[in-house]
Parts: sequence; C-alpha cells; structure tokens
Amino acid sequence: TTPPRVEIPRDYNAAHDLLARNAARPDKVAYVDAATGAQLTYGELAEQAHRFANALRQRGIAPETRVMIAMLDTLEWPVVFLGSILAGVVPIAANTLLTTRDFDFMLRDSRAQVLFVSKPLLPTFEPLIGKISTLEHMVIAGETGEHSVAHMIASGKPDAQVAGTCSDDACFWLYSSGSTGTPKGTVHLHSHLVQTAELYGRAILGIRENDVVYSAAKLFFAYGLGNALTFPMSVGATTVLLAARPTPAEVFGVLRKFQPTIFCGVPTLYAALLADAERPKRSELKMRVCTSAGEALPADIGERWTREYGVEILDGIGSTEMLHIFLSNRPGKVRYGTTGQPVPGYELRIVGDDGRECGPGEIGELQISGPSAALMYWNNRAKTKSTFAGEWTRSGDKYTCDADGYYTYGGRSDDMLKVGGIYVSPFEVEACLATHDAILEAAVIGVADQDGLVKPKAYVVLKQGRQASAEDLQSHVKSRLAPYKYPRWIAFVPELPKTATGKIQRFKLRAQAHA
Ligand code: 3SK
Repeated sequence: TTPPRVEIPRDYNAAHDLLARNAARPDKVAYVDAATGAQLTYGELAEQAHRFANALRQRGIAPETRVMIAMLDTLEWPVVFLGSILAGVVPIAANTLLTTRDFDFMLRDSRAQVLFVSKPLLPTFEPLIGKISTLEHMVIAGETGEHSVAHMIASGKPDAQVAGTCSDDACFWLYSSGSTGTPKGTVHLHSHLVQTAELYGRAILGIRENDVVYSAAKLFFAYGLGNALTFPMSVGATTVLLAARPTPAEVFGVLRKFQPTIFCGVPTLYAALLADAERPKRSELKMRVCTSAGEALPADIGERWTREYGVEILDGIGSTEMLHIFLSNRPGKVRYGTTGQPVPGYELRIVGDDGRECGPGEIGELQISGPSAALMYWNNRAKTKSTFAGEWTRSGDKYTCDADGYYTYGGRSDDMLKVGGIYVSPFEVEACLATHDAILEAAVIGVADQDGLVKPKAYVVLKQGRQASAEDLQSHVKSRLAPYKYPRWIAFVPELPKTATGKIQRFKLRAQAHA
C-alpha cells in the first residue's frame, strides 16, 4: 500500500492552519485550566493569539526572531506559542524543570530576544537578568503587570494578520538533551505539526472533536506538544492543562473532575498511578484510549492498567527530532512488551553495526524516515550530520523487529538513559558528583527499579580518607541539577572499570548492576 501523504501548501503558517480548522466552532472549549477551572474557547484562543502576534509586531519583534517560552501549562501557553508563530516569530519551548545553568546555555545558544517565563519560575532566571546581551525582554506569565503576557495580549490589536511564512520555514524549536549534557536546539518547520496530527493523532489515536484530552507530559515536551496542542486543535477537541507536577493525586484529580477520554502518560507515571491506594474505580473514569511514550512500557504495567481500567495503553516511541510518535501499538492490536508497528507515513529500518539492514530478530539501531524530521540542530553541524543522515534520522535506540512486524526496544546505542521519559546524560550527573569534595570519580548508569523502569545509579570512588553518605551525595546532585537526574542508588566502590586509555567502561557496570 502507498504510505499516506499529507499535502501541505507552499504558503503556509502552522498556527493559522490550526486556528482556521476551528473557525466554525468559536464557542467550543479549546482549553481548561485544571487548577482554576478557567476556560478558553476556540474563538477566544484565536483572538488572543492574534492580539499577541500583533503585540509582538508593535514591540518591533520581527519575523524569524527567536523567543523562549519557559512557562507552566496554563491557558497562556498556547496563546504565546501560536501567537508567536502567527507573527513568524520562532518560539523555543523550554523544559521548565531545568536549572539556571541549562537556561543560561539555551538563552545564549539560541540568542532568544524575548523570554516568556511563568512567575513561579522567576527565581531560576533571576541570576541571568542583565547577563545575556542578546536577551532584550523578559515577560511574565501568570500576572497582570506592565511586563506581563496578559498585558501584551490586551495591548495587541485584534486584526487577524498572518506572517507570510512557507511550509519549509523554521516554525519552532525544542531543545533535545545531549549526551554531553549540552542540549541541542532542534529546529522544526511549519509543516511538521500537522504531519504528526494527521499521521499519528488522527490515524492511530483516532482523535475526534468530542474527545477531551489530558496529557501528563507537559507542552514543552514534543510528546506533550502533540498530545495537548497539535492533535486536539487539529480536530477541535478540548484539552485540560495542569500547571502542577503530575503526582498521582493531581492526575487522578484531573481524571475524576474533567473525565478525559484520551490520557497520555509515561511508564513511571502509570506505575505510580497503579500503586496509589486512593486510585479511582474503573466506573469513575471515562478514558477510551491511553498512550505511553518516553521509555519502554513494561508489559506488566500495561496489563495491570488494562485489567484495572478496561482501556489499552498504546505504547509508542517518538523523539524530539521526529517531533512525535513514529512507532506505536494500535487500538485492538496491542502487544504489551513491544513498541508496536511503524506509524503509516513513516518508514523504519534497523541497521546493524556493519551498516547493513537487520533481518527479523536481529538487533540494530532504529532509523526513521518521515515528513516531520527536524531540519537540524542549531549551531551544531557535527551532531546534525551524524543524526540527520539524508532521508534517515538516527534514533540512537536499539531495536529488534519480529516476523509479524512488531518492534521491541533493546536499549540505547550510547550511554544515555531515560528517566520518566526524559533523557539523562550520565556524564552530566558524573560531572556534578565530581564537584563534591569527597569524591575522586564517579560513573552513572541506568538500572531498572522494581517496576522495570530505569533510574540513575552512581558508582562512586571516594578520595582517600574521605567519607560521604549516599544521602549527602544525592542532595548534592539534587541541588545542582534538574530533580529527576539524581542517582536513586549509590554504590561506593574502590575503583571504576576503565579501558587502557582511561575511559569508563559503563557496559561492565551495567552487566553486574542491580538496584
Ligand atoms: O520519548 C518519546 O517516545 C517521544 C514521544 C513523542 C514525542 C517525543 C518523544 C521524545
């Protein structure tokens, strides 16, 4: 069969397309804020996004300028993102869990001229104020003063102007975690959002107008951006946004109160939800389909969830580089323990170390070809060349494919690990541990916990005569890096396995590791 193709015109603006699809339903609720119950209809979203775009123009922010969004999931997030795109300005959706040092890097690397930041995140940005010459304005979300997002929206003219962008123009960026701990600005084009909506959102998820979506993965993740913005907007569905951390209590609160029909989570969260003694009964919820991505879903978690809630979890894998899921289980055809089959419209191949394509059951690197592959990594020619190899994008993930065409995850090609669906570089955690004055050296690997989910474990060599407790080292990391990166277990060892040239052999630690 011929793969589905989504035709996108040359003159095209992604935000205009998503808003125009809902022009005939101005009173339909597009977004609900779970904390306050405040709603934004599609008509209000379009008006606010246009006002915001005009406010950018009125302030001289020219098309192609980059702006950074470091905002919690509130009703202002889609307005800022879509409004920027309408103006031809390129928004960079930043991970709000990162540290001052990470933002310092990303702001300098991207040369974003404006930063939109949620009020509760201000302490992280305060040390950077006045230090980054390319950053001209800081605008606060979640308040109403002169330098607020709310003020910008109110001050923008309402006329519906759209920048003259084309489908191949840079539309927005996401930062992908790098193996060295240095994030990579991943540049996506105007055509990419709608490609993912049609190929995965509509064809696999079967999203439709009467769906209510809740994605525990936030809008700044590629996974959350598709789940909670592109897919629901592509069909006029309603999305619930939660600014708070998605703890089991918060998530079940949303599921009970707003009755989403589509719920998008990650394996760590499903495990926590199933372990929650206060979890609701099946009859209290209305989910018709659930999704999981970010890391492989252990079969047991999927099976228990389906037994408990009578609904399948479609486990899939996507990437920041491909923007959303390209390999997924399908409704009615789920095989837990596998990542399913290729999403039609994407081509997949598994390539062995010898560069040849693998046969059934042979392990190799998964490579993807499809219409939502990023253009490049900003300012990083070498990594761009090694990841985006012509038609094919290298995932860095090892996979096998069985005779039925189902793919099974087999680990990473490099030393990176994924924690709760987010990449963690072992080098970054090791470097942080090394700043503790009792530590001589450290090595970090991923180890499965009792649910089969990977968390960082550190092997630490102390300096002669020095002492440190595991708790002390854990809080050292917690106070310096994003909270999910800290090692859940610490093993004190006399030395680390190394090659003759002094490189740490993490594979040797992995071979003997346990939690
Ligand atoms: O991690 C994933 O599997 C994923 C899924 C969708 C979009 C982005 C990512 C990284």
